[in-house]
Amino acid sequence: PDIDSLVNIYDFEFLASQILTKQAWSYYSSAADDEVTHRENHAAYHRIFFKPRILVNVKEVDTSTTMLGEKVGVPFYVSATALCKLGNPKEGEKDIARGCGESDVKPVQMISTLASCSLQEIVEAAPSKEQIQWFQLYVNSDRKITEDLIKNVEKLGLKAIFVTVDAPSLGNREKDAKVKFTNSNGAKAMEKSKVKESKGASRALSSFIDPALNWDDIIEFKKKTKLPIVIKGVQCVEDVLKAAEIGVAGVVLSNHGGRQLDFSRAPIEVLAETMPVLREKKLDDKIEIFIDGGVRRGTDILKALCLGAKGVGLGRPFLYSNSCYGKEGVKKAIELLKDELEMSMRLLGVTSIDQLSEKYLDLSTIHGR
Ligand code: FMN
Repeated sequence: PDIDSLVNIYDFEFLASQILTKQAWSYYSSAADDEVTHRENHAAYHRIFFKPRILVNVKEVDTSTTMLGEKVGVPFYVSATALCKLGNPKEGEKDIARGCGESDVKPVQMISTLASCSLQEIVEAAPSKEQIQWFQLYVNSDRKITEDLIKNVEKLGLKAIFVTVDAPSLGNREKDAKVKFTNSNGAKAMEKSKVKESKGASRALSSFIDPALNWDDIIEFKKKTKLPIVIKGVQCVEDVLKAAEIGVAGVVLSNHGGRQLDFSRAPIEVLAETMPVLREKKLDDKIEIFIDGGVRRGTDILKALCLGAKGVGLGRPFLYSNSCYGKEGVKKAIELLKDELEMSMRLLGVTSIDQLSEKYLDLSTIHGR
C-alpha cells in the first residue's frame, strides 16, 4: 500500500506480518516462552494515565533534548536489532541510517554487534553530519575481539557504547527456533560468531556471547575507552544503583523486548520504582536512564519521560518499517512518532521536554509505586 495510508506504528507491524518471509517474521516478532513479558511491556503503558493542564500557550512545541551530552531532535531512538537484512535484504541497517539522517529530527541509531552490514558500511551510509550513532556491544568470550571492536567503534566516530547484559544465555524463542537459520543474509553477522547449530536465527548467532561477563568487566571497559558506557538490560533499582556507583554514563531499563527471561517486569514500572530512589540518593544527575520495550505511541514516550527517562528506544517498529519500505518507511515511522509526540505534548499542556515531570501523571495506578 501507499506509504501515506499508514497512520500509526501498528500499521507497519500488520503489513510486515503479511509480507515478510517466514524466517524474518519469526525472528523479528518472537519473544521468550509464553511471551508474557513481551505483551506486558506494552500493556503496562495502558495502566498509566495523564493529568493534562489547560490554558497553556502551546503554539510552539519543542521535542528536542539531550542524550549523553549530545543535542538530539527527539527523545526517542532506534534501538539495536540484529539482522536487518532478513527484512530488507539489499540495504539492511544502511536504510535505518539513511532514514534517521534524512528525517528532520534525526533520531539516534543504535547499531547491533550482530548487524547484517559491516559497521563501516552503516556509518558511511549515514547522510548527515549531525546524526548520531551508538554501538551496541555483545561481549565476546575472546576479549581480544571485543577490544578490537571497541577500537573500531572509536575510529568510526560512534558516540557511545551500550553493553548488553541481559543475554548471558539466549532466551527461548520458540517461533524462531522452529525455523532453520539458513538465509545468506545473516552471513555477515555469522562471520562474527561461531555458528554451532541451526535452530533458529537467534541461537545460530549468539554462541560467542560470554556468559562469564560481570561487573568487573564493565569497570575494565570503562578504562579502555573514552566513550560513554551504558549498560543495556538493567531490570531492578539495585542494579541501577550499582551502575551509578561504578560510574557508567547510563543504563537502559530493558528486558530485550521480552526475548530473554519471560516474566521479567515491564521496564516502565521498573522506571517508576527507580527514579524516586535515585532522587533520594541524589544520583539522578549522575546517571542517565534510558528505557525500551513495548513503546508504540507518542503517549508511551511521554509517559516514560514524565517518569524521568532521558531517552526512549524502539526495536521492532523500525525493523518492520525498514522491512516494508526501506529508508522511506523508517522516515515515515519517525514522522508518525514525532507528530504523535508533539500533539500529545500540546494536549498535555507542555512546550518542551524539560517541563515533563510526574506531576503530569496519575501515579495511583502505576505498579512499582
Ligand atoms: N538488543 C541488543 O542489545 N542487541 C541485539 O542485537 C538485538 N537484536 C534484536 C533483534 C530483534 C529482532 C529484536 C526484536 C530485538 C533485538 N534487541 C537487541 C532488543 C532491542 O534492542 C530492544 O531492547 C527491544 O527490541 C525493545 O522492545 P520493542 O521491540 O518492543 O521496541
